[in-house]
Amino acid sequence: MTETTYPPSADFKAKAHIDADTYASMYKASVDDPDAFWADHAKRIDWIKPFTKVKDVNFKFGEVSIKWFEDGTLNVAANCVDRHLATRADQTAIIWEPDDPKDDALHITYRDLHEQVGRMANVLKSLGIKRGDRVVIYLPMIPEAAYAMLACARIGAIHSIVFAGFSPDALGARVNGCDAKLVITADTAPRGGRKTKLKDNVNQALLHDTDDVKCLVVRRTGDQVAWRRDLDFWWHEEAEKVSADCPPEEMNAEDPLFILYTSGSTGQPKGVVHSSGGYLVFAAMTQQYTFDYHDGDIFWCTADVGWVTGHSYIIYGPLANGATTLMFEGVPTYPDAGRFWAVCEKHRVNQFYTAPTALRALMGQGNSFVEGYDLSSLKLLGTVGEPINPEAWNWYNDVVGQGRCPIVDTWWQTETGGHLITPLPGATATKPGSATLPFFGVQPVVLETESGKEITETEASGVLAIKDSWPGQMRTVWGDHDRFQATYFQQYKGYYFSGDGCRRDADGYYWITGRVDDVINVSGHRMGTAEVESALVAHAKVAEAAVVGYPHDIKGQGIYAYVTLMTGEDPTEELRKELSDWVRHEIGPIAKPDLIQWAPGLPKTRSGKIMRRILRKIAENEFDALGDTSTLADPSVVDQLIENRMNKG
Ligand code: 6R9
Repeated sequence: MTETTYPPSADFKAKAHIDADTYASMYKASVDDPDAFWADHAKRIDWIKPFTKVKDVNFKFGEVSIKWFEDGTLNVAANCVDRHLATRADQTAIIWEPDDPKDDALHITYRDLHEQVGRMANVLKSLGIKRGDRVVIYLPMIPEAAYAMLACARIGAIHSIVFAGFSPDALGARVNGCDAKLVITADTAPRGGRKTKLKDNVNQALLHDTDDVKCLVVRRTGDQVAWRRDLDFWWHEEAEKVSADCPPEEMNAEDPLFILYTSGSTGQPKGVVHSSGGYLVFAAMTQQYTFDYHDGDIFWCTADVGWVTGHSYIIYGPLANGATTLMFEGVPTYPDAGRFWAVCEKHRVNQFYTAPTALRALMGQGNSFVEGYDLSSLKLLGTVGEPINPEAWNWYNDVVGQGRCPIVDTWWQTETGGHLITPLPGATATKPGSATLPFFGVQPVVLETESGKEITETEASGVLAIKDSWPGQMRTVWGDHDRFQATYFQQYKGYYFSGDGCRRDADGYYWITGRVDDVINVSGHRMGTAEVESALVAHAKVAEAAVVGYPHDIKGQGIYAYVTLMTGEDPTEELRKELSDWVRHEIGPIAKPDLIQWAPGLPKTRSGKIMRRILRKIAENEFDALGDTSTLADPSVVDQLIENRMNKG
């Protein structure tokens, strides 16, 4: 089989920050002497007090501890805003493109941003928020989301963004999970021409044990909202009462910058904690090198700030670099499937970064939605969130990039803070479907799945782990360091375990094959099977549930739920719909099962463990590949499930 590779063009290479030789020598330096390498590259941000110690890391299970630049001090907001005032006060920091293309876009300069962040910071203070306090941000993609994040950073408060698509219950759990004192939200949020009642959701979320939590409300639409007297405040009213001048707090490099909840294989989502210094260095450096960002470029990452991609590549990375970053309130298919390309044309976007699921959905709508637009400003394309199938890669390359733009397929995670395996566009020949090679300082290894032995041959296949720390690595799980160690450092001793499987080819390129744990990747968003199961069994008519992923044309993976009903309950179509809506209500639309199959019994081992391997195969219609079923307590349940599957039961 011949493999197509796409080397950087001579033209791109000539202008790029990093070419192949520079990559090789810098990569070598970064792993030979990480202290010297990172001491040098950490200079890209402004330190109030310079660090004297670079790295202090222990990956040993039981003693895991990760520190970078630990005695240095800085302020992240000052790095993302203030320090650019001298040279680029009038440059646009954020281009905001609204949901409705008929509404005006905004161009927010660094000077504007400085003023708004200062005001928001003073409003937070006036509401009693102090250094170290947690603030939950539950906002749509509006500029106030950026102000809120940077205002927290300015006063040393820790933000925890909850994606605006999450339900009141999911929001409440996250507010509780970090004892937040304040929620920042909006009245209602337009998206794709529809509106979400965010403030109503907050009211529901805060009804119970969090009923003293304050709420700062941005007026986005002017829709009527229910007010909680003495606890709710309008942003536009509070902003008028304070000055725009708020001196940045001097923070330690290791002080948490934010918490971001993400799904794992067991239990409820965990609060991933990121640092101030190391995170910012890594987000900024990857933004510049992976996307080959140059001064004056217009950078667009289509993610939502509710996900880590939005944190690192809409806000912190680009703004630390003094970039112009585009923030889009809408969806790719509104008013039609040409919206992304209309926005690229309108704002002359230079680097465009999106998810494979969006590309697959748009590809299905036909090329006519792309072809009418002038995409000549595009220099580079990127993807993130899940493995990209070669068809989508080729479409992106040929139709969107018109064969001119390198594609960077960036592998990373909420936990990693920034890109770990990715092409550098002026250096790396790409292969459709491969995330290619490690970023500076990152040492990936492939381990044998069972034994955990490191495979030293170049060609390898197994689980993906990382040998040593990088500055953007998460530091702990909020309030639960044991869970942090157990999740990432217990199974494969001495390594950070990613939860992904992978293959390394003869050229040393990495091909991520997907999660090896019980995490499903739905449209690039992580969903724990345990979360969906616990939502299902919380329904009065459900006795037991097991959830697995299965291949889905657009979403990558869909959610397949096997449900055992309480005795006497009828497995009707209405109940199927009721259960789907129930999960949607409990967690949010992204968790809604795509398929629910009635399961009179679930395949279990004699010790009572559900054999998901078998359920996955049945969901994939691979009845011949079930493997050994002899260890099941009752092998006949499998035949019954297959029969139901074939009858679409
Ligand atoms: C940034 C982000 C992380 C999981 C990760 C992996 C999958 C992300 C990928 C990719 C193949 C890529 N993933 N990027 N798989 N190729 N380029 O997505 O973070 O939401 O935490 O998801 O996403 O399975 O483990 P997060």
